[in-house]
Amino acid sequence: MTASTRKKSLIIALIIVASLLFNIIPSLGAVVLPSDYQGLTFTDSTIPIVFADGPATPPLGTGSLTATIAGAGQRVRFYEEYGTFDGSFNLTGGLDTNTFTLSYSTYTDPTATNTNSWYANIYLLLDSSFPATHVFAGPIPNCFRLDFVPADNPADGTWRTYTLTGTSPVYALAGCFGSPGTLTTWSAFFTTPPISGLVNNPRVTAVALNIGDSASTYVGYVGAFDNLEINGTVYDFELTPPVAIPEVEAPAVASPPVTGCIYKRAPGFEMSNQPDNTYCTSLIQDGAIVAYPGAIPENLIRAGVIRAVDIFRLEGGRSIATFPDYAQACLLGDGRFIYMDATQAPRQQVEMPTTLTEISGSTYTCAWIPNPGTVILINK
Ligand SMILES: [Ca+2]
Repeated sequence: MTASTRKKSLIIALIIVASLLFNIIPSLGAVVLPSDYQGLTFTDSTIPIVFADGPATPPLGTGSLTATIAGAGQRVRFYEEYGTFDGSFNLTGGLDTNTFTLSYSTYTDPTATNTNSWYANIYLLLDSSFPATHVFAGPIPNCFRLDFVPADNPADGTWRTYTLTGTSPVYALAGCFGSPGTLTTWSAFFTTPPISGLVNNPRVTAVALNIGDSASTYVGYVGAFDNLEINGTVYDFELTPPVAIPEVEAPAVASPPVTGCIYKRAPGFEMSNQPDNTYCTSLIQDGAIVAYPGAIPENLIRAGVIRAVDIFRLEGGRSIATFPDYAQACLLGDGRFIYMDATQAPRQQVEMPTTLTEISGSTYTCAWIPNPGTVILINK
């Protein structure tokens, strides 16, 4: 095998390892970002859609979707549709109401004067085959909207999760119109359906989530939304993308013995294949900040930093932001390895493919990095 084919093989092997790592990292489902709503459609929202880091510690990731309802008629609303209709309004797909699940988490800010929680409109067809004998004109007798309106979330700055169950009160709106509808429960609606002759494989066709409405009943609400689950699909609302596996060229060298990092030796940190003029300094050690508070992004701090080290290179007093070849950086502990490349401004957070290595009887998490920068080990 020539050096060139060996290098190519290593590159392919790393890509495979990276893709495997990417796939085996437990998936939390869809990450909803300001730039990617993951198929959710924001509609009828009369105030800006605002994603934020926090507030407090959201149930998933570090961010959430927020809302401040300052006046009557203000709302944030988004939905997902299920199934498709053919030309005769026969439904294909939709979600089985027998196995349908819905839950989400909300947060009400201590400054809020309104503690209403986010509510869901669940649209369904009682008869998914929709025979021609049924009139399809608004209001549509076959269409029902069941409004799931959870208990208020107290304004105490606490995230709470609300789950639709069989005994959850729902407001049934015949024809999918009108308000407030007939109060029943999710189970009772199907065991004693309002139009018994029309029930045939009832299916959910859409779910819409809301805070605020066309009236003034939500004025004073200040809070946030996260951790939406619909039928097993989890939506994590985030301001910024979570760290991702990078597309990097593989190291073309075998791992030499770990030699550490000269100058200020950082405890719990080892390095190899770096040029001579490489230096490092601890930023966070065993979870405690030891230098340059603020050097580590807030979202990583919240995720729980085990240790963080700044790696830099000096030549004749000049800072050099690149390495001639990949260097291996190893951090004491078992966690997710985040790398912030010094050649980028601002430095982006990238989760690296890692290997676990035993050094002096302790487990280190190692990754190959192309340039100096900041390496951070966070909790899994
Ligand atoms: Ca989140």
